[in-house]
Amino acid sequence: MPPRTSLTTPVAIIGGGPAGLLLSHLLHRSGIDNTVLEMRDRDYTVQRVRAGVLEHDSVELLTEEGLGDRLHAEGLRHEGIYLQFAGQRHHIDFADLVGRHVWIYGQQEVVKDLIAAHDANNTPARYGVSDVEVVGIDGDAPSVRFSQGGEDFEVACDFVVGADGFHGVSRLAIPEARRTTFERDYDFGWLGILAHTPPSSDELIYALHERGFALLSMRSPTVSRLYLQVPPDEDIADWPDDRIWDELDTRLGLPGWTLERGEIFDKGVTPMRSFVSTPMRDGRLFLAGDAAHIVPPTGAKGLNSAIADVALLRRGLVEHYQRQDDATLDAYSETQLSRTWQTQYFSTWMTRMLHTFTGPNAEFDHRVQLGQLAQLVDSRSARAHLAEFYTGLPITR
Ligand code: RFL
Ligand code: PHB
Repeated sequence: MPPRTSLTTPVAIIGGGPAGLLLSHLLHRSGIDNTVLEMRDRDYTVQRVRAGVLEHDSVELLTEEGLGDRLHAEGLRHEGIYLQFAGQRHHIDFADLVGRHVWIYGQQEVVKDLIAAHDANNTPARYGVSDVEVVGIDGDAPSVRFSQGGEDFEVACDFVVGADGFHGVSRLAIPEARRTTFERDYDFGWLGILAHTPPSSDELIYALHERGFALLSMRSPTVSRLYLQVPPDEDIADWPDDRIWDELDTRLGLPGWTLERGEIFDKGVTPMRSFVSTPMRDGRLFLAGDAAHIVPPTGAKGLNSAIADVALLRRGLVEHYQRQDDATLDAYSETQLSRTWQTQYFSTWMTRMLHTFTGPNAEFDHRVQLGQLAQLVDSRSARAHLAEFYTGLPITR
């Protein structure tokens, strides 16, 4: 076997999704060199349709770090959301309740902006890597082995950051005896579409209906994003476009309001999962984003949690390199796990409140949900609770 080509970098980042690319950008701006290793090609990473909601502090951070130009020009600032149940739509006014907002700006757009910043800084990720292996996280000299273009490499580093998502390899580099995972499955998934049609509502509509949850979201003034609760193993082939629109009409419809239809140009079914892997640090390896935690999308928290992780990690790494102070790095796992469980709470709460469940208690539970929602829209403090979480926990940076 030919020898591996040796490389060095202070921080090796596995995964070029939003978490990995943002951390790399933040470190670069703080004068810390790093290398991002991404298994997919660059086009694939910008084509993945995912999150759409950015929290207040996520937008502030991206803006501070020179990533806000297109976000402010093309993103849609929303002051609240609608909750719909029992044939009525109620506005939850975040601006009034907590003085904060959210922005609608697709994760794909965030990734495009990050890639453009990397190009401008001449710090592109290494795309198309394979056989990534994390070595030596217990000692002072960890490294990451990988292959690219038929050549084998080993990059020596001070720290490895696993930002390689739920299906990544870095979490598994923590020995099983030192790792605990907590998981919750759901007996439903979301069927999501993108359609060329102006959003039929000024803000997102989260609807509880006897036939299941529905969500009206958007990407731009001309592109709508809509979701339906479906069984987790639903075959998208069973959902021709007319069936999707009819079902959305049933679940979202109200007298005097029309859901505008349009050409569906993307559709798919996503299963739901809640997952936390602890700890988020083992020796010289730190986990960030979906590599460490997954939430069901009802609370719109996944991308924002990834942003919060890397913001704190940047601070910890800057303090390490500039002041030889490891207090933030040492507290990283505990700090972010506390934040993660709060986010898990909110996402579970939203999911249980807004989806229909099957089984012997289904009828009873549906009425409990209606009671919960009625109390929520009637009580300012209950609405403020939702608004506080939805617009986002503080991001420490
Ligand atoms: P990602 O985006 O999965 O990126 C991980 C990257 O690592 C690469 N990778 C590897 N690279 C090298 N070697 C390996 N062995 C590797 N294994 C994997 C992958 O190719 C990929 O490029 O994780 P990251 O960066 O932590 O970002 C997390 C977010 O993507 C995720 O939390 C959100 O998309 C979740 N989410 C939402 N989050 C929100 O904050 N607001 C929302 O409105 C929202 N809506 C959603 C969502 C996720 C959804 N799906 C599809 C799961 C809606 C949906 C439908
Ligand atoms: C989206 O626009 O994709 C979206 C919005 C809100 C959610 C989840 C997804 O809770």
